[in-house]
Amino acid sequence: MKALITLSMAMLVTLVLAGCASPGPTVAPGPPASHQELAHHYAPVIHQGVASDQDFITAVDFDGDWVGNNNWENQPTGDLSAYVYYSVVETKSHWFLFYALFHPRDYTRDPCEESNGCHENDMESIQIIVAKDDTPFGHLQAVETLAHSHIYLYVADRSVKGNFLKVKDWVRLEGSHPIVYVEAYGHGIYAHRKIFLPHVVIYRVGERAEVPESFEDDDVSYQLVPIYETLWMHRDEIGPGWAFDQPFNYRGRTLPAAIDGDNYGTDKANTPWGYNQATGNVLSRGDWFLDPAKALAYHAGFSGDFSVEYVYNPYLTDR
Ligand SMILES: [Ca+2]
Ligand SMILES: [Ca+2]
Ligand SMILES: [Ca+2]
Ligand SMILES: [Ca+2]
Repeated sequence: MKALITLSMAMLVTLVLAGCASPGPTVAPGPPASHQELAHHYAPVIHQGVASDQDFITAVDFDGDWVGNNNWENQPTGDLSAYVYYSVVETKSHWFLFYALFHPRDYTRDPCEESNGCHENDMESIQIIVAKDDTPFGHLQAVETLAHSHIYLYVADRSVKGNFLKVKDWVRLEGSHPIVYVEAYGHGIYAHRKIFLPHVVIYRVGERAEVPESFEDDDVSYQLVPIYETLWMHRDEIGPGWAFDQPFNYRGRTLPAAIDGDNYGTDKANTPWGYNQATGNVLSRGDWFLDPAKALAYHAGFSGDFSVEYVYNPYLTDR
């Protein structure tokens, strides 16, 4: 018994140590990596809670069209291969890597007819903040995750403090990849360790878009898809029967805040540029994705160089 307890303590210490971000091996200086390489390098390892295949991550056009309000109906027959949407925006000092996870249904353990908690389409997201330095991939500073009405802030570097958001925890890493935990049913995302019941599927970035082989498949490859070439290109398709809905004004432009949906509620799933969480009295709907430097300067405190001058951000300039 005593040996067992000692062993458990040793395992606990190992787990705790593994959970802390630590400075990796020294990286040789070199020119900056491409945006695609950066997105791949930091692409999250996704621990997905699973109660049914409605918790598998997939593409918004998993049913072969860009119609939003048939996605609930098409969930049982659509292609549930794993895709994750990403974008990279760059200031003089930082890269902002945004990842969005899509599920055709947000549902509940109880039947939707009784729970009043279901809706068609679901998009929850992650923002990863990387400081540029003289190495190709810079260094990870913080991770933010969206879960329903909240954005959570996790740090990988002691120079980052809380501001409008409090620091929730340290970032956990698998190699260069932050680990995130996505709950079953509602699909809120967290970066602190969560135990999920009844099952967990683990997704990692790869060259192929795979469908989990079981509800406990711990090695599923997902493919990255650029937001700019997919979701963003459909942003003017607004209204019932189209891709998106809920138009709003963002600095003089009309953008859709939601994916069009009609089951158990109307247009309940936000677009990456449609979130209105953690805006306080400084930010507005959309800033988290469209003006991430402004959003992060408000959410967190960065000691050291933090520029809000963009080198690359087509989302702010596209008409
Ligand atoms: Ca569809
Ligand atoms: Ca529908
Ligand atoms: Ca959700
Ligand atoms: Ca609608």
